[in-house]
Amino acid sequence: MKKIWKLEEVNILFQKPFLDLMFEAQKIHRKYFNPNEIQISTLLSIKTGLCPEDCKYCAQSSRYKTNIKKEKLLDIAKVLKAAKKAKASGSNRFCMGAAWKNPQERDMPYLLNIVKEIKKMNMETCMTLGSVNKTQAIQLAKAGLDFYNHNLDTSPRLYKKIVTTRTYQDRLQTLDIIRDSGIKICSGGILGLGENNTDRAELLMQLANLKKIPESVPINMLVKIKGTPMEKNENIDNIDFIKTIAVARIMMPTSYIRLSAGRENMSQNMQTICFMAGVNSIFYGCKLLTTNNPNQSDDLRLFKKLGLQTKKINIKNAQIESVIQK
Ligand code: SAM
Ligand code: DTB
Ligand code: SF4
Repeated sequence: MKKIWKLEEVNILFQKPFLDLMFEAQKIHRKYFNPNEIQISTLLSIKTGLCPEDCKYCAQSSRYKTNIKKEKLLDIAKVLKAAKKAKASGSNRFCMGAAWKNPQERDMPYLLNIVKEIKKMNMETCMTLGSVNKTQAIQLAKAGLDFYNHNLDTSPRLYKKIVTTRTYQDRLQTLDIIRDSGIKICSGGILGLGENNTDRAELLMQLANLKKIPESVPINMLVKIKGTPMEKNENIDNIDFIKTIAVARIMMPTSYIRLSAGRENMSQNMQTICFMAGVNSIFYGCKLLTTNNPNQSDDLRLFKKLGLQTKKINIKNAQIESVIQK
């Protein structure tokens, strides 16, 4: 029977002494994964800016005057070229993001075509397109989409203050539709939105209590974007950030936990402690959607120093090759 987490239990984890929490997270990490292996994905924005949603952290919302280059839907040739480049650089999952509330019917042939073409390259595919309806999810699943990214971002309480153009329930409903279509779920959140540990506990509880735990859980550190209402947010304390990762690892033992946005502003030592707390996935490549990510060569040097190997995928069915059980 799947465990249902109660808030008191999660709060107890957050209140543990740091080193005890880290030890517990590491034991669990080693039980389900090879701790010296890291999964890497590359991101591309396929439609940038002019988003009708009002997420207060985002560079791409049309509500805020930010310094981004807006782009219509990218040509399919450009998308495939970027996927090829990502594959050549060692990445085996290509994640594509569009600044939409939801895809329109007219966009579907383009999206399905991209998925099919990237699958032919023997890469895993992930898309984040806003909310999707059942028909769209089934179409994407049939085209071979492996993952759909749709974040819950924070606790239900705080969410209302961060986004007003959709509800938490809308997000949960899309996750349900994705799950039923057979596409794997990538869902996580952002730290640094002004949340407290109870908000963090509630976010993790929402994720871990989904009918099936997300296969991939991105934890973003807020990238403060000039022009957004969050540009002057207070930094989240590093120890609080690491603790949240450790609690996520304990609550979602078989999920890939991705250290997502924000690595540009983290030292390599900080990133290493995040790996120790249970991170086993990152975005690889010098750009996220609109903001910078560390250079590939810096990441490769860090992997070498730490003896981290990048994860390979099984080419035949593009499934994750193995979750090495110990
Ligand atoms: N528009 C789609 C949506 O919101 O579902 C997909 C793209 S959206 C940019 C993907 C995720 O990136 C967001 O849910 C949020 O968690 C994260 N994100 C966006 N802007 C960020 C920022 N400035 N700092 C950290 N994470 C951010
Ligand atoms: C996720 O959780 N983080 C990625 C991905 N999913 C789509 C996006 C991070 C965006 C960071 C801000 C930017 O580059 O615009
Ligand atoms: Fe639009 Fe996604 Fe940015 Fe929100 S996070 S404004 S939905 S692109």
